[in-house]
Amino acid sequence: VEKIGIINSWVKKHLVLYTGATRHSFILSISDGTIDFSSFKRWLGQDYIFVREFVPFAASVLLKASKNSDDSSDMEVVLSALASLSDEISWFKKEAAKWDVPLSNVIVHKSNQNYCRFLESLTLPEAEYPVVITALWAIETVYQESFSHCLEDGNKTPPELQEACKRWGSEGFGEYCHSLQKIANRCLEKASDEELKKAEVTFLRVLELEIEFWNMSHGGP
Ligand code: HMH
Repeated sequence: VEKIGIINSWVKKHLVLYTGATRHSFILSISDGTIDFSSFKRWLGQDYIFVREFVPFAASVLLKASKNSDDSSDMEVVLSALASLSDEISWFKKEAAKWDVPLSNVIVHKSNQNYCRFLESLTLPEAEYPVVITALWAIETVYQESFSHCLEDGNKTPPELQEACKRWGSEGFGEYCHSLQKIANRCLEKASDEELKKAEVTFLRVLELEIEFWNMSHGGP
């Protein structure tokens, strides 16, 4: 476990669920060009709500990173993520205007509500740093692995969706996810057995919630 890292060992152990989240039919339909734009629009409106709720979660991780971590670069990685969310919210507004998706009075879908409630539970002081940094890594990495697939050579991603795919599929976002993975691995190596168990369960919960989020966007089961 030491050599490949705890995070990679969990990805291997739970590869079916991990692949379910990172190669969902919603993502496959973007990459093969068969996506129904109404699905993309539904995703856009719901993800805007999600990202707004993600801000206080990221802020709570920043607070824990600044208190608990013995490596000051942790705090800087989380800070840069938090800072880029401001730009991300602007992007959602611009993109929503382009697609005629209203962002006020959006009806928050049940799957999104569940995910946001889960994020909120992770902002509590009793949610330990190794657990929340694992959650942050998983949340970001599902999007990175999903959208980078849409940008691979030979895929037929519609040009209108390239920009969205580049937000999370870019190399820069990939490097950020890798930094989070290194931080998570270091924290998990020092964590108690109880924290390790909680972090693994949290990782699995993120994968389930991501799958439900894609299902909701796709408008199917
Ligand atoms: C549902 N998961 C969801 N939305 C996002 N924007 C991300 C992950 C990445 O930040």
